[in-house]
Amino acid sequence: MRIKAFSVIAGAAAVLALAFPGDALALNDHTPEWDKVWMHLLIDVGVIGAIFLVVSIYFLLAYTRKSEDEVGKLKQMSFGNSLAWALIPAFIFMADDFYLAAQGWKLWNDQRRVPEGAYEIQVTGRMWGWDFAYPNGVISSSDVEYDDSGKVTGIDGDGLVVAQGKPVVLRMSSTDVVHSFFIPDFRIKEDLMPGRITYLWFNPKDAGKHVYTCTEYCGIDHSRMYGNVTILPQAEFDAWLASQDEG
Ligand SMILES: [Cu+2]
Repeated sequence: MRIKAFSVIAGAAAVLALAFPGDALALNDHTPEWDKVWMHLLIDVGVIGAIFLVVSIYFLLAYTRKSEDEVGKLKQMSFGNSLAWALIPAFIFMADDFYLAAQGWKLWNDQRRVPEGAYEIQVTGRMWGWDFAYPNGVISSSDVEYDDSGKVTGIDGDGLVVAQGKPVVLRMSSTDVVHSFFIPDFRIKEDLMPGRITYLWFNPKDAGKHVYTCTEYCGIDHSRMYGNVTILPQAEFDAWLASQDEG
């Protein structure tokens, strides 16, 4: 009975998600969409949490034994009543969760489709830095530098440099342990493992700098495994790539 009710709710949520698919997504402009789902989730958890808190406190006060020899009375409920008490709250609390799950699923599927003609860069994670190999054989790295006291003094290497306005696909692997490549500003993250190639893609719409970092604990210098994604206008990117080639 429960299972049947839940599949009805799941079906309703899926229909809702199809009926309100959100705005048509610009090319990998997923950031605001993820933020919307996240905000919705926080509100959801906050409201449900508050309701449960208030009800729990009420029950705690209302049903506390008033004297040592007080004996509780069990109220009998009709079958229809118990069914309604189980299903109606479940529907109220679960429907929004299924709707959110459907939204996340849809966004995720969208984000796993690499656009055709994306610029491919091979990423290698290693203890504790990154290498980015370009189609012409150039390898750009990033390693965080620090002094004897452990204070970070800078980043050696240019890290990930890309051209503005052209989707980039990262084909990623690791030489040693599991790492995870994360660009917080673009809301993208994926693990890197030895002997396996995983991928991520993003659309660098505007010129600028964004941080990337490792988000899988990979040893003593894990927290220093970060660098910059630098997005340059096409001409500047071409010049950068050519200068790397010469060096
Ligand atoms: Cu790492």
